[in-house]
Amino acid sequence: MPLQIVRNDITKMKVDAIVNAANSTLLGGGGVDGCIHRAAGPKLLAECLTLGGCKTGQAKLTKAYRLPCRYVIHAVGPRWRGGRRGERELLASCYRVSLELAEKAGCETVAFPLISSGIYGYPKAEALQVASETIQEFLAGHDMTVYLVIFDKKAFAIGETLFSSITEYIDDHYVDSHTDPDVERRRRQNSPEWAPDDSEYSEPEAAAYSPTVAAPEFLKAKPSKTLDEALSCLDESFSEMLLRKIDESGMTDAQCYKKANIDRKLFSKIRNDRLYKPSKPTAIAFAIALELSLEETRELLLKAGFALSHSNKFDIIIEFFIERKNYNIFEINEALFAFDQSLLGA
Ligand code: AR6
Repeated sequence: MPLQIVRNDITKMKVDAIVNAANSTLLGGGGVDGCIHRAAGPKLLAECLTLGGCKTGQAKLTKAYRLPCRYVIHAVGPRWRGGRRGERELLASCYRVSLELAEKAGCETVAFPLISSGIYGYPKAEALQVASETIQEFLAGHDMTVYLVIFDKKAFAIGETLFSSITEYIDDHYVDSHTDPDVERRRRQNSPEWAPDDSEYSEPEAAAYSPTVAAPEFLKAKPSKTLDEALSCLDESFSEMLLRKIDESGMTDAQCYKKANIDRKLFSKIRNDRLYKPSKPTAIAFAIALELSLEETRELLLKAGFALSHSNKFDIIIEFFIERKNYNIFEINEALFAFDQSLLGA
């Protein structure tokens, strides 16, 4: 997945480059800077001494010494001064310049901490938004895997309002599926010991609850004589439906898989294997990229053998965003992360 949010200590990341949230002297400090220098050993400071510092919004690259990566990119984020001193642009510039340096050095995987969001005081939710938007813009034109490493889950929060609307939505839907009296009535009505009392319902209602359930269409079809015959009736597959929907949307394949936060290799596997079975988060990522309605999303998921249910938070959060026509996969992933769910993408 091109952009992943993970919880970890950045000094443990086995990637090509990690980014340090440094200060303009580049001579070390507290926070993640201190952790990186401690883990890399004194040779890192010796190299930093030769660099002559770095301006806010810029970054410089060094070797990584004892760290399990190849390079450290030292980026200098802005101090938060209320938000009207160009902080946003300077922070975005840190991510852009670091990614450009990483690319020039031939890196395929890069891990960032949430720059400026600690000692420099940038509000975490906004720092996260700047980080994911800037990385997303860069990834639209480059093949790279970028990790956003969140260290302190407690301190991390998506916007308060979004968090409470999702919590409310989850509560409502859990309540619906567990206490809806209609659901309970239908469940009991399906049990053999329970027969509807006609006096309890008007006629159409009683008919609606009649235990005689119509057989599904596929059961009405003539049974196949052989297994080969049955297999020859295969329906449109996930891969075929996906490619058809991409054509109908007018997007190119690359636009679609990038929007879905899926890497090129995985997409070509899906494209070249008509019976490819994706994971559920991958299938949903494509539904989001294609901006499918809830009904179309269900149809695409079914092709891969999945459903959306009200018995799990992941599905309810996905429904929440689709119902609001919010198809920003990075916002959805931030919300999934905040609720400890798997993220969308590969
Ligand atoms: N791994 C990942 N993230 C971490 C780690 C870690 N090991 N440790 C802290 N964080 P900060 P800043 C998170 O303060 O705000 C230094 O003194 C932390 O939770 O390290 O850019 C420099 O020398 C927070 O979300 O950097 C500068 O003087 C994020 O990393 C100044 O601090 C950034 O917090 C820079 O301040």
